[in-house]
Amino acid sequence: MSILVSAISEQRLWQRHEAMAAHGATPRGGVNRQALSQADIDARRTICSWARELGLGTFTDALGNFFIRLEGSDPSLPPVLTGSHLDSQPTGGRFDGVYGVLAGFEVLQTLVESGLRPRRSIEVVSWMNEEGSRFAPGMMGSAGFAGTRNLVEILPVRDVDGVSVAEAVAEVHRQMPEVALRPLGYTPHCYVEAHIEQGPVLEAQRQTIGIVTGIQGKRTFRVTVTGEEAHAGTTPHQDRKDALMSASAMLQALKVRFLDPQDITRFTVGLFRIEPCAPSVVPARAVFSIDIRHPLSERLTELGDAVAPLCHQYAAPCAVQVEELSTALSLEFPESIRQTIEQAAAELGLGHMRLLSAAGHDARYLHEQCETGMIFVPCLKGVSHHESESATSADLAAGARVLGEVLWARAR
Ligand code: HGY
Ligand code: MN
Ligand code: MN
Repeated sequence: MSILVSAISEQRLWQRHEAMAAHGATPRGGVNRQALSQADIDARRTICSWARELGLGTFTDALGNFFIRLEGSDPSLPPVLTGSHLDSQPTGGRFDGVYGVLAGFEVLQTLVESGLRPRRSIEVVSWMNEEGSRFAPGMMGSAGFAGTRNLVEILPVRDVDGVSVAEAVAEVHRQMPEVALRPLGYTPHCYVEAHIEQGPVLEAQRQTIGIVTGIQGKRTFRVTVTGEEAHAGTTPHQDRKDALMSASAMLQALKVRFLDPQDITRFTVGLFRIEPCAPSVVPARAVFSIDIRHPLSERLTELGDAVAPLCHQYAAPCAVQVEELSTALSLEFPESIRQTIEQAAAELGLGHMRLLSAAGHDARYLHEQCETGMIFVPCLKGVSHHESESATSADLAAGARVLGEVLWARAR
């Protein structure tokens, strides 16, 4: 057991969550901190000020990923990497993502204050656009870092106001010139991410630490239905090309197709826009998202492959374009890192269990590059992507202690 255990400060970690929650705070106690928004920049600035006080280095890259670095005694070695994301959903909570960044930062501060110098450098990262709500798809920063997606397909993506990722990243760099620009990507020695579970299992099982066995697969699509504006009063139905009606026929068919009596298939349409969105005009365009998840890869493949044919089948008399934005099959983290996490939890006397992550995480892309694992802590009633998301300071600190043990074990 290293001295990390006692030095990790529950109170300081909680206060830091309070400070972060001020950036993009919503009236109902949640956060709306969109990727690369001013709230995201302000959150980075706050962390930068904490990092400077500790003499830690800060870095960014062409995608606006943000790194804080504790130099090791042998800086030539690939660093140990930890972190998560600072961006949130529009009605997000105060823990999703930010906990992994702050837990990692708390470990760095503890190491600095205790004078412990790891052999390997340890870096804490905030991945750009994990959530995928401003720019689709999500996890752009980690996928770009891992080389799974490239800059040419990420930088031109625009948000609903027409601002591109490239322009938004340039603005972050402009506002934070003191953060050194580094080439995109490197191969870490390992990656460990702490996150709230975003599900009810740990709480129901009264366990403090989740040793994450893997992440279920997810495929996302954007469907664009194109019809024609027409007058609501004078246009007979037989002459209409109503994008909304065709889109709703597709949704109905998809709902039936993805119905799963065991409730394992997760099918969500979270975004739905129509144009021109005027009460007396037949809708000319409908754009909607599809997020489909399943723990079995072959099942996910079959479900995802059904999307385009079904949309085309119900498109008439409109046209339809189905774009697959991301496809990621189920993955299993290596037993080596699971055991290190399990051993740390056991040595700290913390109740722990293994569980699959039903939520997606940046760790998915690091898993393709290096030994990768995740540590979960409970959240109240498993609620997340909701402003009432909550966790206890004791559980957050417990997770940070386990994270500290694992990072130290890999870095020393
Ligand atoms: O959607 C997810 O699973 C993640 O929380 N962004
Ligand atoms: Mn998250
Ligand atoms: Mn999330």
